[in-house]
Amino acid sequence: MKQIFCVIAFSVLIIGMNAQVKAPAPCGPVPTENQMRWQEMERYAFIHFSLNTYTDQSWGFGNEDVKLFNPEKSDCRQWARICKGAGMKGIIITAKHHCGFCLWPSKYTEYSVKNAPWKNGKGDMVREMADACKEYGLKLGIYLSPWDRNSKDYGKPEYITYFRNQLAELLTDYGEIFEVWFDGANGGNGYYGGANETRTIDRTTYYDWKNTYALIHKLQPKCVIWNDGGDRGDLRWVGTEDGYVGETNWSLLNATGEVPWNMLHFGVENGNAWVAAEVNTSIRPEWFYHPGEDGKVKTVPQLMDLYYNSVGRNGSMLLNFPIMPNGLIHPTDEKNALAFAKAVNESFAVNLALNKKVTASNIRGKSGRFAAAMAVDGNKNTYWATDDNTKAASLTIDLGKPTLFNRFLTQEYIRLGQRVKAFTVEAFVDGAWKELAKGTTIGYKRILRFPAVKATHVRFTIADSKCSPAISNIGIYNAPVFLNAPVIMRNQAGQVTISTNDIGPIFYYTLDGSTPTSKSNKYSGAFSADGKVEIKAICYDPTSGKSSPVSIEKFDVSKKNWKIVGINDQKSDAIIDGDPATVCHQKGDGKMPVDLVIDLGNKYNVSGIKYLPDQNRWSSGIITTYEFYVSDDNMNWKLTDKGEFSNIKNNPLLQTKKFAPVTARYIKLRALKNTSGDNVAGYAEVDVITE
Ligand code: FUL
Repeated sequence: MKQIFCVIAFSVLIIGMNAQVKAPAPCGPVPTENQMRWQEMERYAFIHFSLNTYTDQSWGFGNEDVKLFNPEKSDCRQWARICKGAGMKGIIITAKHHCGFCLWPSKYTEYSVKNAPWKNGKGDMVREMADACKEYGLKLGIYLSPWDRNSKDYGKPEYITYFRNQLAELLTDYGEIFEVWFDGANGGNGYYGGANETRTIDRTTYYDWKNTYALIHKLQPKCVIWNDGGDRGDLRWVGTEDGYVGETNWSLLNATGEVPWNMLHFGVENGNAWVAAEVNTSIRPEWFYHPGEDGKVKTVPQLMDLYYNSVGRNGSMLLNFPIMPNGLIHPTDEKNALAFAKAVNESFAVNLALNKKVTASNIRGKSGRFAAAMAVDGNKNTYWATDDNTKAASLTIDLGKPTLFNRFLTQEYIRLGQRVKAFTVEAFVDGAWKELAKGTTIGYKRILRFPAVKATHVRFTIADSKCSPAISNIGIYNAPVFLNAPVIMRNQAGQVTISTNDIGPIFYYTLDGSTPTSKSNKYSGAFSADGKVEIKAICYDPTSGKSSPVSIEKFDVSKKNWKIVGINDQKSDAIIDGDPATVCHQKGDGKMPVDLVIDLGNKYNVSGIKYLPDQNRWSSGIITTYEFYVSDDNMNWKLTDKGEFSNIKNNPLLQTKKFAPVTARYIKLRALKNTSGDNVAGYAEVDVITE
């Protein structure tokens, strides 16, 4: 009897003690409920569809004919089905891109689906998207470009009323909206109701975002705001469209002031506002559909890298699907996106740490509510916490038996703010601790990759923290490993090399368009394949029998006899050496334009030009406006093409411009403007397309 009393009394004491143990105080800014809901979505999709789809452009000028818009098979249910299958939790549709064309029949403009042949002007793509999202259990988001190259009022105060009217239509008529997206590309030349001029605005003041935000909060209280163009919203751009955020990634920024690139990319440790990172990228190089990119769809290993570099680094993953002119997502995009979701599911199917025995160097209140076990209980609302003064601590997981794994996942209880600054992961192998990986920030989710190891115990050590740590989840996984498709390069002499960063695989390739297998040509070093040729290659791992996705490169005429004319600098070879990593910069005589002249050595029927800008983010010389000339004698030049390399600043991709064939022995690429407003033109590669 006495014994029973003692047990009860002791238990009451322990429960009492735990009840008294207060939760740690929040550490700096914390996410709002809207930001929490958004963060837990993890993956969602972008849909890019507009008149650009019909003109093969990245940015429309604003004068494209609405009659072009006629997607005869358009089916938002196909998009929703694919996105759902790809593990996406929502879809953000480009209701209006920079060209000003509206995918819904806005009352405020004629430049919309209501004047397009599609469904005899009775269609509403935003409505169909909203319905399809509802059917598939997805949330709907809206991309409304602040820059409108069609509107006659753009740049004037009247445009702000127009913009808000359109926003109100979209936020009133289509049900709940989870995110609005305001792109940062703002002002420049455009059609502007026929004015055909350049209009510049001050993006910090022109849009009066404060009042626009108030409108959004009123109409859609649960909506998060992404804004790259002015006042800070709920989410931030990560400074690149390549699909990765910094390994160190604080979900904090300062509420006012300049946001330079490094802050976008890494966040600000002591920032005074919660502005989490959204990693946006496209499943193809460009945002809109271009048939020339059908062979460039991101593969499963590339999409997995993207996942680890976004969701795995405390960001969200916003993956774009371009719609084809017929109104559908391309089958390759569908296939790769679905296979990607399968790979994510397989990778994280079995949490080897779930409910395993754990010990920790420090536990807030010694045990109970904040015990180490809370980090492996599979419940996102419980967490392991330490005493207030403990900013470094470790937790050891007993896996019970030697277990093979290659991934470590951890999550902070971010409702109390983002706290951890540095941590390591070790495994107990052959009687000793071995470091597997280290990280800096954690935040909502952090996943570390390392070569597979077999161990009985795993030790997670937080080396430094802003405040005492609060860890809500730890996962240990053995994920399937995928081989990356190899890189195929050809130098000026026509020598082809095939390479990869993966260790161990061998390569097979074909030159006849057929799909390579382990029975095709085996690569044993650089080989010659000059002139027009299509090369396909795979990596193959003889141990596992696994192969990578296929890489495809199409090369045009031989460059053996090409010469850069007029640049007396050895580095000029970089322009035609086939290596994207080497660059040549040319300075104009005090100002633009800057001309690059290439002697092709022979006459060709030239029907296009390719320009790859310097791939270094910090460089100058990224050309935005160009003219292209041809000549037979390097004296008499004919203007063949001119235009802009749209979106090249945020997305410095290979630019391809096509035109009616012309004969040329000499070509001249004239740079009229660059992204940094100086007189430098930089070239990683310049190439031609011939008939
Ligand atoms: C960019 C835009 O300029 C692109 O066209 C695209 O819409 C992308 C998502 O944002 O900055």
